[in-house]
Amino acid sequence: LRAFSTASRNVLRIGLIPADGIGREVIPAARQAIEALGSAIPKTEFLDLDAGFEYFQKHGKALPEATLQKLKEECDCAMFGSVSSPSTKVAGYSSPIVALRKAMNLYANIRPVVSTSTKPEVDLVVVRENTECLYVKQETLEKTADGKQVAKATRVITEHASKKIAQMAFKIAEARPRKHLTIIHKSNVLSITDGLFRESVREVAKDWPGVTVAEQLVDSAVYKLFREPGVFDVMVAPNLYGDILSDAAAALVGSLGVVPSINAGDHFVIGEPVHGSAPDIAGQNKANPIASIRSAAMMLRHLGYDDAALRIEKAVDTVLVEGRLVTPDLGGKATTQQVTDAVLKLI
Ligand code: GGG
Repeated sequence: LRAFSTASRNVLRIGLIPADGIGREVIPAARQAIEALGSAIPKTEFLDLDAGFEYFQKHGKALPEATLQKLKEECDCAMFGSVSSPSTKVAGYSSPIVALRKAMNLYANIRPVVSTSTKPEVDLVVVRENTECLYVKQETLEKTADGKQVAKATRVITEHASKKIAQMAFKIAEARPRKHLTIIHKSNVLSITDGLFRESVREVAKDWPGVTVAEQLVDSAVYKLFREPGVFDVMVAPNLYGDILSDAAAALVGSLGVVPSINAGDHFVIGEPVHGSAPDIAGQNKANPIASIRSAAMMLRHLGYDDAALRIEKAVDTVLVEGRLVTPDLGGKATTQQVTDAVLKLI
């Protein structure tokens, strides 16, 4: 999985972009978990960076140039919290996380969904293409001759990006015990776009004879996910399907609040909880910090700090299995800080 390594560095510079809502509570939790590792990783320096819809409302930009520049020139890696993009068009606004993934060429969004304290047993990884599909955000609103509105969106699937994500997915699959990969598509309807995605992954599969390959239409994949989640090991999907599938899978492991991810490219990695900004609970010390803490562990593993990552992951798993201190999304009453403290004690 490791595409590059900073394991020989004396200092690890980590950009922190909490962005909106509960991102401001869970990113500090991730920072505390990293700090608790002490000498297991190099000395850390944290850079607080701006982005988000709230930042846009104050300053007119959702992803300031300074944030991008500092990420590129001063950081080894970063953590992103969550963003609250409005669901209607706001002039001048565009999602900062979508822009960030593109600007840093973080072409893979890797989302492991694993049950620790819940049934059924789930242990899968959604490998989501992270730069194209409908997320190219080319939408138009036109009018027909009789004045009716027509909304159009362009969906872009390239052989290049599909093969890049396939390589990443096979690399992940080969490192897992079951070595199994499912290509998610809808080629029976979208035979050109999803057809190209499927064909590109099939071609890459020839280089990975040790990995067994299955194919599944996205709708039946969701059905199967709920009926027989154990069937899946690694799922590789175009951007939008991957986003939806990973949220669906999160429902099987108790909460979106425990599902981490990394946005990975060949030269940079950003840890990011899969959950959104949850404005309904923001600022109340109720958010589950585990997805964010696990994302920090994933980020560190991607950089080569396997032992440090394992320490965080074991601590989180213990807290979840004990089940004494969990946040309301998992049916408990513990606060963000109480859960964080319980994890920190075990790191
Ligand atoms: N951490 C993931 C996250 O913020 N999810 C919400 C999301 O996907 N937002 C897209 C956006 O608001 O731009």
